[in-house]
Amino acid sequence: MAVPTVWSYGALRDHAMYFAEHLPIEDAQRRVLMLVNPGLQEPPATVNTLYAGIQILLPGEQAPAHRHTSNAFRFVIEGSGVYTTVAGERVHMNPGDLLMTPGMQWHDHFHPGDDPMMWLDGLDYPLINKLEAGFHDIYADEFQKSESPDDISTRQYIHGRLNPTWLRRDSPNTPVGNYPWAETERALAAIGDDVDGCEHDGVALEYTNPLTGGAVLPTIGCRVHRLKPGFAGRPRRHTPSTIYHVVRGHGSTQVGDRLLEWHPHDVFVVPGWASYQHHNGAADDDAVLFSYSDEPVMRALGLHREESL
Ligand code: GTQ
Repeated sequence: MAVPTVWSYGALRDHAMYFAEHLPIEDAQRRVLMLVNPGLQEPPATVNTLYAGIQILLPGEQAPAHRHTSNAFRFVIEGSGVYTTVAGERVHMNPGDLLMTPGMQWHDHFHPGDDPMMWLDGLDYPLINKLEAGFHDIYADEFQKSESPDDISTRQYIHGRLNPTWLRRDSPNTPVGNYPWAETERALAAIGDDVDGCEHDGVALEYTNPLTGGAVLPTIGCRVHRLKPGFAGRPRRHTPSTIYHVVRGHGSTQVGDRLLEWHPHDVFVVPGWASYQHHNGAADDDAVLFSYSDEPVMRALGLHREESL
């Protein structure tokens, strides 16, 4: 069973840098630290349906193309310059950006920049493997060629209320390749202090599929939360399992009987039906959290349930 856990970015970063030095990317293909929940070691998972990993790519390195039925996203932690090619489109990555790699889309990564780049990988493979629906293909060439204008899916769909009329899509996945951090910040700033937001989750915004208004992936919903200075959330529990990443700020989350203290770029988990209560530890600064959960699965199966405590 998943247990409340926090992974400190300081320790993860040191490990990632060590592996980057000692393990050539050609041998690894992907260099990822899996955040294995102490209660879910075999098979390894971060919460029962979802996985989190910290991936590192050094300047000049390339991670070759493959695809799999698992849905994935990346949330950029530090560095810039990398582009990931998803289904023939180059999508550029900058800190705070949320990039989509829906199931069965070919993807490879290339780092033409100057500094090591690190990001959080989120995948639903613990769920997909449990469903015995895990398939994986290696691309015929090492890398994909660019087949469309760079970042075009983001440029066409990020506005959300002005969608291309000439593209017909019948897919459960968002057509947006990248939800850039600049847009996320703009959305939070536009609201400002004029609303209180959710008494449990703060000013929490859901990243949505602009064509449906629904979650970005059929199995994963993503959110950004602004916890105002001094925010003390009201406790609650819900059936979705949630993984949090600290974008900025310091604070703590009481999860069941464990107090998880968090700092910038840490990752922590709230297992399904565990009570949780967020605190922003700073009286004069925001805390911003990114989160992802299996809420779309719970809702699709009629299993979504929540309780204020
Ligand atoms: O970057 O393509 O953490 O395919 C796990 C599976 C990263 C990736 C992961 C993957 C990738």
